[in-house]
Amino acid sequence: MAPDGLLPHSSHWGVFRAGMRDGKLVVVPHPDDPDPNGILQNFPDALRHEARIAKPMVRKGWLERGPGADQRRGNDDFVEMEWHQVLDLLAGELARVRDQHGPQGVFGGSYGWSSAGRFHHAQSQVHRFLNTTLGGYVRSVNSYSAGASNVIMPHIMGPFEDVTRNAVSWEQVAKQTDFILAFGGMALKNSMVGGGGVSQHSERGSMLAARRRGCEFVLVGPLRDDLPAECEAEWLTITPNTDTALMLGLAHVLVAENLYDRDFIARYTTGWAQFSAYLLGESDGVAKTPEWAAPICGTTAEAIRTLARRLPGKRSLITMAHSLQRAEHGEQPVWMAAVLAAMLGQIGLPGGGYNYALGALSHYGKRTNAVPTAALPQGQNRVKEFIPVARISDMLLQPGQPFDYNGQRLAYPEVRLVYWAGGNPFHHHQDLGRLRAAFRQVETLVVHEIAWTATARHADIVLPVTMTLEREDIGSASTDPLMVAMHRIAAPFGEARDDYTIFCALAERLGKLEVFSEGRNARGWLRWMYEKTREALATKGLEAPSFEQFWERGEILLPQQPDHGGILRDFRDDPVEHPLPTPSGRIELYSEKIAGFGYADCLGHPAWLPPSDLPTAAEPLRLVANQPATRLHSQFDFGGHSSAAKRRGREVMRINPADAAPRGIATGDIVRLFNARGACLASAEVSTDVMTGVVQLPTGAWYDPEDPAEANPLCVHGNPNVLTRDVGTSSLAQGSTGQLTCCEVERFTGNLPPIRAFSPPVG
Ligand SMILES: Nc1nc2c(c(=O)[nH]1)N[C@H]1C(S)=C(S)[C@@H](COP(=O)(O)OP(=O)(O)OC[C@H]3O[C@@H](n4cnc5c(=O)[nH]c(N)nc54)[C@H](O)[C@@H]3O)O[C@H]1N2
Ligand SMILES: Nc1nc2c(c(=O)[nH]1)N[C@H]1C(S)=C(S)[C@@H](COP(=O)(O)OP(=O)(O)OC[C@H]3O[C@@H](n4cnc5c(=O)[nH]c(N)nc54)[C@H](O)[C@@H]3O)O[C@H]1N2
Ligand SMILES: [Mo]
Repeated sequence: MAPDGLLPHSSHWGVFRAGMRDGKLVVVPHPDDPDPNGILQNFPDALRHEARIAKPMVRKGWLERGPGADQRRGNDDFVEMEWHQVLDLLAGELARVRDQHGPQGVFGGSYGWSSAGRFHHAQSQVHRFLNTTLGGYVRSVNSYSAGASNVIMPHIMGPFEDVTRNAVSWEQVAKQTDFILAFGGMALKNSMVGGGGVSQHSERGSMLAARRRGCEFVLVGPLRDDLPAECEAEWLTITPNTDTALMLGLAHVLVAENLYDRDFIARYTTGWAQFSAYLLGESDGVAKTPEWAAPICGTTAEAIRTLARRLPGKRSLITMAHSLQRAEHGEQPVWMAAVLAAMLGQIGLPGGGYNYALGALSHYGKRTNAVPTAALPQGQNRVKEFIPVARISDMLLQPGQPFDYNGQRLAYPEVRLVYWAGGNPFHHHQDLGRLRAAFRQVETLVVHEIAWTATARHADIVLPVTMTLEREDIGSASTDPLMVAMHRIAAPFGEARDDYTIFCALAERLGKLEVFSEGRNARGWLRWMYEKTREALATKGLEAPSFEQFWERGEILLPQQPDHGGILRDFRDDPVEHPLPTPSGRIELYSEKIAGFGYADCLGHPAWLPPSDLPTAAEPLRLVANQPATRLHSQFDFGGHSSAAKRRGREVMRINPADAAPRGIATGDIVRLFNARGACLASAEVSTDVMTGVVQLPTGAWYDPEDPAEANPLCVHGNPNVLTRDVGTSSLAQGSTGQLTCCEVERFTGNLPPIRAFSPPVG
């Protein structure tokens, strides 16, 4: 135990020690972390903030009228309840839906990041609960993070995790990469976060080491700070969502000037004939020259040519932020970057080729642990129906309607009850006016939350849960060597209970407690989970501390695999012995399988498909709605670190001087961002770090409707998802397209409405 009396704990944004001193929470980063994350400082004010939920609550309209569609969701009073009452009520409602509609009447996808502990991981809890008590639930597949790349990667290169997590490492970059072409950059704010926890933030140091060795960085994207200053990057601004056209222009130069690696293409890829026919315009009459690409991208043909000539003949690495594929036709840049990298012939070499998502989260570019961490077993889900995760509003608004997904024609299930624990759809989903309408259709919405998020405010049954600091857990990520004994730092807030305790109580009422809990309490599960790791350590002949020793020490260092290069290295070394797990065993520049799906919005090869969401006279600006620097998504938006970055309580939006001046906007002005879907307020920051034609408003400010009685009210706080579009990337993946949309911005001159998102609803 630490000499200062603070206890170890972990979060998605860093490992730390914490404790109460004079009634105030103190949080100190792990001493071995070279570059701790400021987000840790959201904890102190958050712990006892009034935004926390103190007691179980049930919406008045639901109590009075029972389950059913209700326009008052999100604009109704709540009634306090005792735990035993609310648990009886909810168990009864679950039994009703199960008996009348079967488990397929329940949507339990419950997408979201929850907290870092591996046992109290809310999604695992809710999934296990629904499987063991009801026999299953309608689930969601893929993620908001990587909706398009998750689906296309296996068709073209191999399993997502294999080609993204175990390929090029930061160690290789520091030592071997000569040239990094970073689409969307590798912002440190992003790689400072990783699911399950991160003990050492090493990305800044690795980029600096590469730069000191002479590695050159080129950033392609709308924001200068998508690469840290340490990289001394050249910044190429192109119109958002035109990267595919740029890459095609680069590829054309490589062919026209005979600069591409023919041997690599011949030995390791399939489909060059079809792809090059498209590139050269033989198949569609349009050669994808720099002159063709330049006006699409808003750059010059000269800039494209110069960049293309710098790529070959060195250890080049192409990286791509997740953001590029969180946009219409998001599959295309993911695929085209693979083709471009194949043409440069560096795939599979240390520090070279293509590492999609390197720098997007802390778990890319790291070694993998050599021993496992157990996860809570999920049980069997008997329900076959699912949705691609970002199709939630479509599902609720259009039950029974058909949709395309990855070569299948499916139908939206008919969901009655939605159960959410550990996620915030009013953070993560697009077109929040439409999401509100969708949630008003369901019969019952149940939410477990630590705080009064907009999702909780739209729920019928709201159950207060402990936050991570109020319980014990094990912190672990498969790409971080430190396993953390997360000690309990504080007593639960109000009447909050662990998700697990709540599910045990419900399982008991449904006659399934034994199956759900297997007779273990939380400590019992932690011992059970730890035992998997201890056994694996012992099998390897390594020191294998008992659970008590682990708990007392507060952490153990796990052994890791060598930095081996993964399946791409093996494939390069011997493509016959180690083919890629794609249909052809090679990198697919053309995919017969995808071509066979016959989609107009995702062809058999990567292609420039113009987006439908283009600026107009009424909505002339592109909005970049990216990840926030001061928090993880919407978590602890009311914490000190997040609040300190706001101005007059509003989220800060950045705009280039060239766009600000004609609108009379100055730094510090309150502005209104608006488009056909909605509007929100923000505080303007005029900055040359944003390219012209673009405004940037990060996600995560809590949805704060000025008048909740309106169908689609103004958000007075700055949640960009009131503006974004709720359409899938394409028929292939149906991923979220939340990163980009179009809007207009004007100075807001009215009376500034108060922020109410962090005050509990009246009831
Ligand atoms: N416009 C736009 N939208 C986006 C994106 C974008 O780029 N642009 N990015 C998308 C991406 S990549 C993602 S991953 C999503 C993230 O979306 P989410 O993962 O839904 O966002 P979080 O704010 O992390 O939500 C986690 C919620 O879980 C709660 N919570 C934490 N711990 C516990 C617990 O132990 N139990 C329970 N019951 N609850 C808990 C928190 O209070 C919080 O409300 O957002 C997506 N949305
Ligand atoms: N601090 C913090 N870190 C996080 C998160 C967080 O909420 N907070 N969320 C985590 C999660 S769940 C995920 S999935 C990752 C997300 O990782 P990403 O999706 O990669 O992160 P973003 O910040 O949304 O986007 C990165 C940058 O891409 C640029 N960009 C946007 N559109 C385009 C385009 O069309 N072309 C080009 N070239 N660039 C473009 C934007 O300038 C943006 O800043 O981040 C993780 N890290
Ligand atoms: Mo994500």
